[in-house]
Amino acid sequence: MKKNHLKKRTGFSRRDFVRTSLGGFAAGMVVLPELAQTSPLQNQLPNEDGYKLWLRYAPLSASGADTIKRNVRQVQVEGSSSTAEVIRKEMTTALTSMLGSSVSVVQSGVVDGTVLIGTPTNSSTIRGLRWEADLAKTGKEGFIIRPARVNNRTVIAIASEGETGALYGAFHFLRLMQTGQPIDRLNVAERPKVQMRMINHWDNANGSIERGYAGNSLWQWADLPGKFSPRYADYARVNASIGINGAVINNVNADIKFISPEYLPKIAALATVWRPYGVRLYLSVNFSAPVTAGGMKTADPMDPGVATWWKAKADEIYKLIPDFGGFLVKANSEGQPGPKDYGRNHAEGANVMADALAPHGGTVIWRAFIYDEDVDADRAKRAYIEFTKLDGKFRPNVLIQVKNGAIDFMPREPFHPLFGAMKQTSVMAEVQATQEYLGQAKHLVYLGTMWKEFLDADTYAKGKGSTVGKVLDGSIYPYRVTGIAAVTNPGLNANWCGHHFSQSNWYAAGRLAWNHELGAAQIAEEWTRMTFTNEARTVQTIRDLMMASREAYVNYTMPLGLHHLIGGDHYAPMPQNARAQRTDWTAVYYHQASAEGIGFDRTMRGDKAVEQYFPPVRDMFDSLATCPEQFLLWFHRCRWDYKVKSGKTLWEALKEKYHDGAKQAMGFQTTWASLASQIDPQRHKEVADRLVIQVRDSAAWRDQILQYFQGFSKLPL
Ligand code: BDP
Repeated sequence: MKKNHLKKRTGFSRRDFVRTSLGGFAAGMVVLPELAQTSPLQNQLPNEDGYKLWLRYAPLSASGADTIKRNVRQVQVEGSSSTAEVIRKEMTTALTSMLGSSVSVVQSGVVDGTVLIGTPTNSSTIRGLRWEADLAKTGKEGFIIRPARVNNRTVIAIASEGETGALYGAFHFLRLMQTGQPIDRLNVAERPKVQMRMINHWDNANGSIERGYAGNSLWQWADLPGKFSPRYADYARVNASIGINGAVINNVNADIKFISPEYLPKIAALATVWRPYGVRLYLSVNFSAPVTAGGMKTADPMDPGVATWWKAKADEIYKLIPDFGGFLVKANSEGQPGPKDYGRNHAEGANVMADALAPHGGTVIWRAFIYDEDVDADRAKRAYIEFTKLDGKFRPNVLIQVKNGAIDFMPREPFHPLFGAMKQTSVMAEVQATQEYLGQAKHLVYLGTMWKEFLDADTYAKGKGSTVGKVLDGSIYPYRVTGIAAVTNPGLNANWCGHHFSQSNWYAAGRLAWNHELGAAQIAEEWTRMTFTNEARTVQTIRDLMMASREAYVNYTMPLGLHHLIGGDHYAPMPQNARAQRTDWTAVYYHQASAEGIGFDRTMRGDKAVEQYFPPVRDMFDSLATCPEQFLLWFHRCRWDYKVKSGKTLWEALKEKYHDGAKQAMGFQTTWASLASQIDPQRHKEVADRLVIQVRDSAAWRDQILQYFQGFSKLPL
């Protein structure tokens, strides 16, 4: 009876539930629907559309609110700048919402339980604390939160050398409250690990977004500069809450419109809204702009006229946007123009722009996503070959922006060998929060785990412990500028990101850019608490689901080091894809499946791509005995009957991965169903609807890929 009842509701049987739950990861945590306690809250939670992201400031439980109220009586935000205003507003909104009664925000008159926020410059009280030495260590964007005595009263001081730091401190304090952590006896000192913590939008002037899955662009060009969408300030707030301090607003495949006299005032208006939140605005520029926008005969970077043109353009921009961040450039990549069109190299190309921006304090972010076929037959090797030759040739205000993997934003790639290889040129990382190759806005895939795998990978550039994270934060080589950028996912969708869980990738990108040493589970848990609930069992269940989600995605799409098994939409399986504009855009170029085996031989016996890594890493990848199995077919070509570590044949192991992945997706659906009483009906349903797609499409991946490869292996399915 029970079995049937279950089957009717969910489409699979009770046995499936047990088998398809989150496996080892969440053992004991998955709540079967029929066991889920009917909460008195059921159906009482008001619907939410997700617009507020993780800044919902849900009312705290009565006891939680009482505890906080014992320590927080009033808020005093020092200073009169627009940033101080923003802090005042955020604190008022947040505390009122969380505590259920308004908390007075005062200008003066410290009492016990005052939260005092300011800088030594805007507050004599903060100066009076004599924290200069400690504040110098945390810097203008870092902060200290500690109890202090002021006029014989006990206060909580949130102090920074800079106003943006004070804002970040305020958000940190609010996060502690939102996530149910104690706020008495705090001793917090935070400093961001990298300087440029950026978001890259791939937005076009016509409102579309390249690889955007959540509606059209946030920027309303027809309305600007006169009319402002409320989203502009909310967007900046949200970024500030996770420490993002820069945003490139337009696509790397750059339209010259964005640097036109018509658009610059619109862009300047946007920058004005963001300024109080500490978010600097950057633009993607097209290398041939001197020709296409300036009417010049050439864009040759060594041409003095071209240098003058870029200088004049920079001057024009800085007149309108005095704190403009700089240019992001995709050059000689996928058909974009670049210095090589004029027989020049990437350093010469970047430097002409760097020289134009330098007097204003601007930066050039030059992308390493280049893969010219004449450099090497293997796309994975090309950027390393070109850029390592140019190390030291770039101006100090140039950063090379390198994607996490050597090919593209695949579900799993080994880290790009350029991390650790550039000793005299600043390298920043580019990860992708918009899930282009990871289920787009249809699949629940939390990327915190993937980025941690990347950031914690050891390059061995200076011996053991030279992790990618350490390279990025400048502790391996003393980079002058450091940064991490995420190609991001918001659009005009009500919940910004399309999938409610895709919001977590925006969140994780900011948190990891702030501190790459944070754990993926911690970030998932923080996000869950702020986005959904503080109810312990639910938090645990959602966190574990998120933690398992990326591996599940890899399992049902491209396990064991496979990659690029897609067609042009970058969503559906298309392993047979053999025809595209370029061979390195096909699937067969990468998997090379044949009757005897599968995989790309990048070992020392193959095309020697492993040689681009430092010796212990090179050797680890090179040897079948030590190569992590998750990268097996990335580096090795194996026979179908090759024995993997478990003793199974490669064919059996491959089948197992695909089946496990699709089962995991079913498990996510079951788990989510069990949370119906804990999540508001609207968001619960919207996620559930997408999980239906995920379950269906993961099964399609499994079946199509296995069937296709079976055509080569001829082994039983
Ligand atoms: C690829 C995307 C393409 C981007 C390109 C890039 O499919 O839309 O323009 O990366 O990063 O993965 O430049």
